[in-house]
This record gives sequence, structure tokens and C-alpha cells, in this order.
Amino acid sequence: MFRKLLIANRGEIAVRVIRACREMDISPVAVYSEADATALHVRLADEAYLIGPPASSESYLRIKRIVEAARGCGAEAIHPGYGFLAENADFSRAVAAAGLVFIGPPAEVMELMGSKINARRAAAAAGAPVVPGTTEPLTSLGEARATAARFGYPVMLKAAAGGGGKGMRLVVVEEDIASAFEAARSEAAAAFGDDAIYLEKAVERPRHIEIQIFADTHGSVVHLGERECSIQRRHQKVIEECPSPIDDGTLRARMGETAVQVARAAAYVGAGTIEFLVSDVTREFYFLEMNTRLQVEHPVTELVTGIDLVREQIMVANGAPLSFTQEDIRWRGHAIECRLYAEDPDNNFLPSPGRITSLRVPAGPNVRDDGGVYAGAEVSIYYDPMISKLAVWGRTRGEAIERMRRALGEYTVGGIKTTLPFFREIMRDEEFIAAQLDTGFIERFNERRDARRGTRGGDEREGRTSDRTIERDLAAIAAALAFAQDAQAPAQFQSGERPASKWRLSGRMASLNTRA
Ligand code: MV4
Repeated sequence: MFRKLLIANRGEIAVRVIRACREMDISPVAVYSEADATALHVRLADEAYLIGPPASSESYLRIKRIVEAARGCGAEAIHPGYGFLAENADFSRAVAAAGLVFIGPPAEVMELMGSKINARRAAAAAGAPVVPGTTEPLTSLGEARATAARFGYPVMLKAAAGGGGKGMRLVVVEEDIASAFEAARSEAAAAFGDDAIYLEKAVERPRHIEIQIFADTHGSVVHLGERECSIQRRHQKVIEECPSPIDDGTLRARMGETAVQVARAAAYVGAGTIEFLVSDVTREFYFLEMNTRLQVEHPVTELVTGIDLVREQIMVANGAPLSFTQEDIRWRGHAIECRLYAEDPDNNFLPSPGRITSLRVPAGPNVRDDGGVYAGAEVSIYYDPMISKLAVWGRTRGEAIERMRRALGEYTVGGIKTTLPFFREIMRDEEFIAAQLDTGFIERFNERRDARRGTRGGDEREGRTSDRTIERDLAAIAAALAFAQDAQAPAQFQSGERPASKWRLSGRMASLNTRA
């Protein structure tokens, strides 16, 4: 087994990997930016190396510095976490070239799955259902128009290079296709340096359900069931569950088998996730994307299967066969995870950086908190403001909801605003309790919430500009500046699971423009 492992990440996921290392008697090594000198992951590691200034582009995205730190300290492997360099093929090649083990799939698979249109083609070739649409980029507006007419409206235009909703446009009627085509193109070019666009028929009331897969270097490929991730806000997951409340026992088996087929065809190794769109109307499922990393929401799978996914990643990277077979995997009970953010839910989820003055983390039976902070720690403006993931387990979904309410009630974070009150309300929301979880959930929930409180009203209706509006505009301007400053980082570094908050800020800015 490796004796020393470097973690090329920060925050809660770096802490999560450090914990796995400790249990395996591997010495964990941290890297950190100037903003993170006193961060929890630095304190918990055996050694820590400064890799640059606060901006991610000058620290956590610097391939050379990270590989040099690993070589310098004698680490034998690098775990990339999620976001930052986790799905960067150049990074994995640089790690291998330095004679170290990259904990992730082969670079070729990362590249294949990084291109959404190629992934779609590969999945279809492996026998997975894909949403009806084109397998080649559209070459002109005329072709887009003709293809849309052939498949029938509504359609989605998507960036071939993309993912995560960037460069994506829903087109409901033909009159809108010209402007949507241009908008999708320019957004794709700006985000990915590639303006190729393809077209899919739009899935009605979609749910996002993904399958965790695992493969070793000896030819075994298994799935660990699904995660229901339909509760999203601006293409970012907010709450995840296992199992999906719409699983009737056959959905898991069918989607799992499909996911294994895709992974096998791609010669996958390690932990991976296959995302599907499931129509809430027809219950049909379609391959969407494959993520070649450990995901933020992996704890709900761990709670229900009892398998430690990070330990397994490290074992597989060291050449061991999977420690379980498909038949060994049992799904027991129900897990729910809330992603806790340093954001103000009463002010359009504006980031709320600052010092955490006090912290009480819930515990007790079947409660798990994966945090990256401590009382006295500083939540910086430079990175994603997620401070912890609170996950609970119960024998049933109802029991898990009751337990989550209890855990959220115990949780206190002093000094900054967090999304705790927002989750406390969701856990008592009728639609959530009834598991009406399509991707429009948060929008509907926020409307119910605003209606209850009568926010966004008053001054504006009377023609004055409220403090709230001014504050929002200031946030938008600040976000635009931050975005412009960091826009030189290559697009590939900006994708994945929220390596930085600028995309969310720019998305927020766009929403402010449309809502104003
Ligand atoms: C779709 C879709 C409907 N039909 N594709 C959003 C992010 C990207 N990963 C894919 N997305 C979607 N693709 C077709 N053909 C609806 C979405 C979508 C969505 C999907 C999952 C979770 C939340 C979402 C929110 C809006 C749109």
C-alpha cells in the first residue's frame, strides 16, 4: 500500500480523503494556498505545502507546483478530490510522468467523457438509451431548424464541449431558435473555447438520477445504485438522496446495468458516476453525462451501502481487486444529504464570507457531518462557499427526514450567514415530503417561500429602489469584477463540481438581470 498520499484539494473533500488515509495507515499530505494557511485540511494532515496565492488559478490549479510538492515529499499517489484538477487529463498525465499514481481513471476516459457529444456517442454505442437528437455538432442555423422540426419542439441546444448547463438553451417554439442558437454558441465559446452545439429533444419534467459505478484493473465493474439529485439551484445540487423515491426496484436494476455497460465499454477504472435524465412523466431514462471523479454527494451511497468509496478508490489505484462483488452490495434504508453553504438564503444566496465565531455540529445516531471548517476558521471569498455536508440515515425516507430536522435543529454556525434556515424549511415542505422532486422544485419552493414572507415587494412597487435591490446590484457588480479578473483561466479548469464560485456568481448576475 502507499505510505504517503498527497491531496490536491482543500475544504471538506480534502478532510474526507485525509480521514480515509488515516484509517489505512497512509500519511496524508496537504497542499494549500495563502488563503488556506490555517485551514482544517492543513491542520489535519501530517505535512502541508504552500503552492501559491489565494486565486485557484495560481494555486489549486497549478499542475507543476502540485506535482513538485508530491515528488519533493516522497508521496507515491495523488488524490484530486472533486473540482479543480479532478477531471483534467493533463494533470493525470503529469502525475504519471512524475512516476506517481493518479487516483482516478485513465486520462483517455477523462478526455472522452469531457466531451459531452463524444460521451453521448460512446454511451449510445454501448447500448445506453440517449435522448433523441444529433450525434454530430450542428453546422448551421438552417440545420438546427430542420433538426428541431424533425424531432419536434421543445428541444434543447447544448454545448458539445460542455456540461453542467453552460451553453444550454431550451427552445419551446420555432420563432426562438435563431436567437437561442446564437446565444448557446457564444456562451459555449466563452466557457469552453469551443462553439460546437448539438440538439436534443427536451425531456419533460426531468429528474436527475445518477448511478455510482466502480471498476478495478482486473475487469470487474459494479454499480452501487442511484442517487436522486433533482433538487438543484442554478445547476448546482442542493439536496441528494439514496434511494431515489421513484425507484420501484426495477429502475435501479435497469439503470445500474446500463451504467455498468457504459463503464465497461469505456474501459473505466475507479469510482465514476453516470448521470441520467428520467422523465417524471414517462419514467423513461436517458444517459446524460459521465463524471470521472468522486462526487460531492458520495456519502449518501456510503450510508446506504456501507462501502467506503474513498478507501476503495485508493485500494483500486494501488492495483487491488474490488473488495466486493455486485451480489455483495445491499441497499439498506434511506439517506439524505444537505449541502450547507456560507450563503444568505434571504438575500438571493449571496455568499457570506467571514470568520466562523462559533460552531456546534450535530451528532447522535446516524448523523454524519463532512465539514471543512472549525470555530475560528475563515470562510474566504476565493473558493466555493460550501462549508459542510450534513447527511443522515433512517430506515425509511420518513425517518430520515425526521432525523434531518433534528440534526438541522442542533446545528449552529455563528458569525456568518448559512443556508441552514432554508433546509429547515425544506424539511417541512409538503412537496418535499411528498417527494415531488423534479428539477423545478427549488424554483417552486422559493416562490412559495417568498409568497409566505411577502419579500420582493414594497418599495419597488411604489417606484423606489429598495436597499435589497441596491445590495443585489452591488453583488452583481462585484461578481462581474471577480469573473473578469479570473476569466483567463482555461475553461477546462472551470468545469466540474464548483472549483470556484465565479460561475455561480455570474449565473446569479444573469438571473438578477432577468428578474429585475
Ligand atoms: C436536459 C433537460 C431536458 N431535456 N436535456 C441541465 C444540466 C445538464 N447536465 C443537463 N441539463 C438538462 N438537460 C434534455 N434533453 C433538462 C436539463 C435540466 C436539468 C437537469 C438535471 C437537473 C437539473 C436541471 C435543471 C434544468 C435543466
